Amino acid sequence: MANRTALDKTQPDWWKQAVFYQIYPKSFQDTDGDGLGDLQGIIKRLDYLQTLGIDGIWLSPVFASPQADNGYDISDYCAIDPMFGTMDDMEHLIRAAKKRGISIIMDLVLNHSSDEHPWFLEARKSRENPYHDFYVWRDGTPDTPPNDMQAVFGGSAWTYVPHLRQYYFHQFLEKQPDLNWENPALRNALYQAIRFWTDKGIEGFRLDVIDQIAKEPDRKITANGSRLHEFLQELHREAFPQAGIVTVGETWSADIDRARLFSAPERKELSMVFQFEHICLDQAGEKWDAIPLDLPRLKDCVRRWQQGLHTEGWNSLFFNNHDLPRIVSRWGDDTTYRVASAKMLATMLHGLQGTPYIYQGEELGMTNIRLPITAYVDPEIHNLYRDRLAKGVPEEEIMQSIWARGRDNARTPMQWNTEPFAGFSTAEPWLPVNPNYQTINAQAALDDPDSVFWYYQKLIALRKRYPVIGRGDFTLLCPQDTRVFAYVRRWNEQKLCVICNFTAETVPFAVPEDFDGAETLLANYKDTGAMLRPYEAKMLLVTAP
Ligand code: TEU
Repeated sequence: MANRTALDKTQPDWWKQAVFYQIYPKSFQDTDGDGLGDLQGIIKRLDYLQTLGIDGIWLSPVFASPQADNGYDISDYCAIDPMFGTMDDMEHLIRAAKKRGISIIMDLVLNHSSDEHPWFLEARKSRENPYHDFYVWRDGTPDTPPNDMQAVFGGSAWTYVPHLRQYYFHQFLEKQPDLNWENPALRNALYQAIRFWTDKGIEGFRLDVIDQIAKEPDRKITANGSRLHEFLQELHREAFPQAGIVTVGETWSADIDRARLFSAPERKELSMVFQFEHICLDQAGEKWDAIPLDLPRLKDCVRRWQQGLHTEGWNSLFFNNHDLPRIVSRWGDDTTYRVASAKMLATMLHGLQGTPYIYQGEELGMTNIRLPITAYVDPEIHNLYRDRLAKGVPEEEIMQSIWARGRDNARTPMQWNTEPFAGFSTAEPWLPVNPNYQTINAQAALDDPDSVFWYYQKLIALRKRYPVIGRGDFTLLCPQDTRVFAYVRRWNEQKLCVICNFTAETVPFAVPEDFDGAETLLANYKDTGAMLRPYEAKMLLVTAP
């Protein structure tokens, strides 16, 4: 099979056929020996990404930042953080990637900035300062915040500034004050920053918590405020006038109806949503409280989204990102059946309609890690630990939650080879390397034709080769089966059947008769049997005129 079919990026909706790869730069590749990844490191690994066959990189934030939340706290939208390199490095990366057919998608945080952004430094000087209104302020006294809203990472969403006798609003950390989208001058300043990057050849943006920009704290509304769609349409008009810029909106609040509003092409808001319904099914309320995955619920969720957006909107396909634990540890088996289950999960996801996102290391079947509390860096983990300890939750129980769900599971350094620190750096990395790097690493994967890496490479190539994957409709098979996830996709004369055993058991499954004699496009076991073996997955194709 051809290694790579370049996409025609002159098509305005090229991203519908594309596969993206998310890089968390701090953990990808260090080249200057400070234990932190950098832009030169990404340039060094472009050949690896080209071999995998991806079309674009979602680059987590590399803007100037005090790094209170690993760059999701921006202090200058038009500068590169020195920790990652220089503007020259960034321009070099854009060019070098483009040469390989890879677009760079930057990760823009437009809901809030850092409290060290010059706008905020000005804003907090006085109520009369022209930048004051760039943020969300309410009057108050030191011990009575405007209301009881809580920040996502714990604690009040309001922080008092004594000399102003006002509180500012922050949905995330105190160091991440919310921007006031009601102010047209603020909106224009953001559009200018975006144009700065599109002028440099940036081909798209992942928009952090974009459904939360139209907040209305007086009504305790964060997501889906009344002016949200108006703001998104203006953003589209003012910041992305050129065709072909892709926008991926992180939308925790999106149900299918809202996702249509965000992504229906004629509404000119976002190219696609990045929504989390499927990945929240194994939790009871808070993400820290895990419950077993109920497969029929997952299947029903996927069916509703596949059918609900078909021809009406566009979805992202993902199991992982920098905020989520590793999928092979979550819904697969990260010991005995690590390779088989990583491939099975990839098959289930990459057979669907939407734009797939591969998070760094997912293509190697990288796993979760278990660290002592002191070794974690993520402020969300430390806040949880403190809060739950204070509530009397036993420490062992808190650690179980962190090991299963903490964000640092995704952020351990990329495992490149068996050298010290997994080839990520020559120095002690900012977060420990997973000790399993001796067996799980990119070099080992490249050397093994049966690795998870080459399986992903084939899945990417199949999407390019068979339009049924990108365009077909969706029919769920055996909705009540608690072990097998199987579905059929149809497009013109192509018919695809995807069959995945989500368990470590051998289970029966009757392949639909119309797939008798079908071609096996891909499978994670070499031979075929009457039963489905542990985590067995296959993709079958029939072409009938
Ligand atoms: O995440 C949005 C968000 O709400 C997350 O904080 C999510 O609830 C949490 O990770 C679940 O554990 C985005 C970014 O992806 C995240 O890395 C940032 O910390 C956050 O926004 C603030 O910018």
